[in-house]
Amino acid sequence: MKSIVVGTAGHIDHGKSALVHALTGTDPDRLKEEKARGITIDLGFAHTTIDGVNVAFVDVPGHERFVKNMLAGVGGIDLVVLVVAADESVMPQTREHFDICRLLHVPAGLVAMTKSDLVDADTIELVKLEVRELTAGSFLDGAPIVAVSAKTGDGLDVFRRALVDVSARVSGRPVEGVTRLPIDRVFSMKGFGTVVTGTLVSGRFPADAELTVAPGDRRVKVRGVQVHGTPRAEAVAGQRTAVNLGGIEVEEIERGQTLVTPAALAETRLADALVDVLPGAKPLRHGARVRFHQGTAEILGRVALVGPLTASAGVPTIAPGARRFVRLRLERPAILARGDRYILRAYSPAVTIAGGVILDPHPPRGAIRTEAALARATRLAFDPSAPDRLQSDDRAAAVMIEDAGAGGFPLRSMVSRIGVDPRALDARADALTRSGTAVRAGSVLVTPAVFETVKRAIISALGDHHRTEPLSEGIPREELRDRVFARGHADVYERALGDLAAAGTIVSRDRIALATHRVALSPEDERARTSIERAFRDGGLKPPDAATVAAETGASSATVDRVLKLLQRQKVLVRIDTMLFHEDALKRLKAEVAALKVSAGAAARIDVATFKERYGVSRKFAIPLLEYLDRERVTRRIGDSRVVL
Ligand SMILES: Nc1nc2c(ncn2[C@@H]2O[C@H](COP(=O)(O)OP(=O)(O)OP(=O)(O)O)[C@@H](O)[C@H]2O)c(=O)[nH]1
Ligand SMILES: [Mg+2]
Repeated sequence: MKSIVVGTAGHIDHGKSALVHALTGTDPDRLKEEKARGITIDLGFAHTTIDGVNVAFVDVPGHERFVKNMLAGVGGIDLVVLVVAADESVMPQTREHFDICRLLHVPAGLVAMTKSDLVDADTIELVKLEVRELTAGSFLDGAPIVAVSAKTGDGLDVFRRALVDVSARVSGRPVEGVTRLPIDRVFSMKGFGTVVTGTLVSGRFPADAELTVAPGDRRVKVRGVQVHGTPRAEAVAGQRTAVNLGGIEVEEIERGQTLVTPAALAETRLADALVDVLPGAKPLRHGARVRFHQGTAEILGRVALVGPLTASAGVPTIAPGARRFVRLRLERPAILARGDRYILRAYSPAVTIAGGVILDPHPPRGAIRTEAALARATRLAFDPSAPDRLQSDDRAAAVMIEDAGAGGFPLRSMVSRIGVDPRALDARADALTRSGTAVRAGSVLVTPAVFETVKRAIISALGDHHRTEPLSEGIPREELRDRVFARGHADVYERALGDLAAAGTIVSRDRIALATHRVALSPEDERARTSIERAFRDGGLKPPDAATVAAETGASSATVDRVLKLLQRQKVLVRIDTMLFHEDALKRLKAEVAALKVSAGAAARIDVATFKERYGVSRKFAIPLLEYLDRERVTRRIGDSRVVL
């Protein structure tokens, strides 16, 4: 069964609640004070079925002091019933509520001309004209205007049919994507505990889901879900939903928070946005303190204009009726995603002045009063001529990937910053890669230009290194990273190394080197190398020390040092304690000791004294060599002696 959420809108006392009551049989005014005063103060809810369509009403207050409550209700509606009383026609909150619906891009609606029993036919026609004038050029242009009376019941059937007609043109909300349920009511129910209600604006969740109450990141367990008063196994986007929550008290939740998929949307106090200032509003000053309304939340914040300062003196402003890019700085965190619509009201007096759409809920901090910032914002904007969001979103992704530079744009942040379904992240990253917008490296995206720069930096650092240290086989992996890419993302570095190795440009083992690199020795080094190696080979198990080698070969101590390091890297010499041994001598030693086993069998043993005697070495060499044999698992020490293994 199709379900739609319908909001009322209109001036105080124009008969919104009476109409909802007449259509559903439920009085949406539930508070004692509302009954006593005969006005709606907070949101009211009622539902019914009309021609097989599940209709959930969100009834809003018309009083100008309660517009903030009205705003908490209209965020999730699929269509609006603009209520205009035939005896009063268009009034201030008719206009304000209508402006809000337009700014929020409520997709569809119709007009109920209530209290038709109080006026004659001429008046009805006159009011229709005034309504047409108000709605001309808007989403309600040409929408049905139905005269009704909640008192006599006249026109209600026509109205029901019109409502079903309009609802057929409403496309549902995205059931894929992050679960978002802006909370509009919190209460405790006997035998159940904490219950929150709201319109599920995107995603779906089962009756035993784990969700987060955000901002605040409080994990909660769903214990049960009701849609229209009936328990369900699952809640789906577009439904008025009541959720029984475990592990949280009523006092810990408030209207304005959102039930969301855990870890999907990070809190934010900064957002780049497009704003439309209402034609009837005062100019919106740069730096003005405003009331930011999104979902069911109201948060104080300030508006800053994006773009270079104009020559004119005084504080820059946005003229009534104008559209500009702004950065919103919020005083408390919000849960926002790209594409979210919002409303701005003046701090005082609290009147609706503007509204718009979030372009980037996590912009990088930095100067915004520049040409570059304006160009950036322009690229983030939605293209109204594009058939869907995809093109605009891809262009925005390109901007954000550029912003991120070598640090990389985490795939995960595409959920809030682009509005991508968490399950579609890989596919979207692939698409951005195929179109040449990005290179994917592990968990992040970078621009192809950044990626090329990283590869070039690696090649150039290796080239420099090979030139200045021709005897070195290359640079250790982490050292190279520190040198060329300290502030970049490790995944980008690894992908660059991987690509360069696959292309045969570099070889990466313990150390990274250009594939063309050969350890090059000068003739002098070559001579030193030959004689030094010979000195160690001849020394066998009684090798010389560095000073002796220097003296014997006549090479400078710097050369000896360089060559000794090289020989160790090449594993020609092996360091044991402070001494260096020729690899051949050690190999032979291991073979000879192991051979004792063959001649002496299980009784094969060796101790320090026999070792010294057998190899003609002093204790200074014997002890480290025997310990070396233990480490190499040729022997095992037992007391003062060693068994050959
Ligand atoms: N004669 C007549 N009176 C009506 C009709 N609809 C509503 N009323 C009366 O108008 C008054 C206001 O109606 P409500 O439905 O409370 O108006 P509302 O728009 O919900 O008011 P707020 O929620 O406070 O903005 C009540 O006294 C209703 O009985 C109607 O069709 N005919
Ligand atoms: Mg009411």
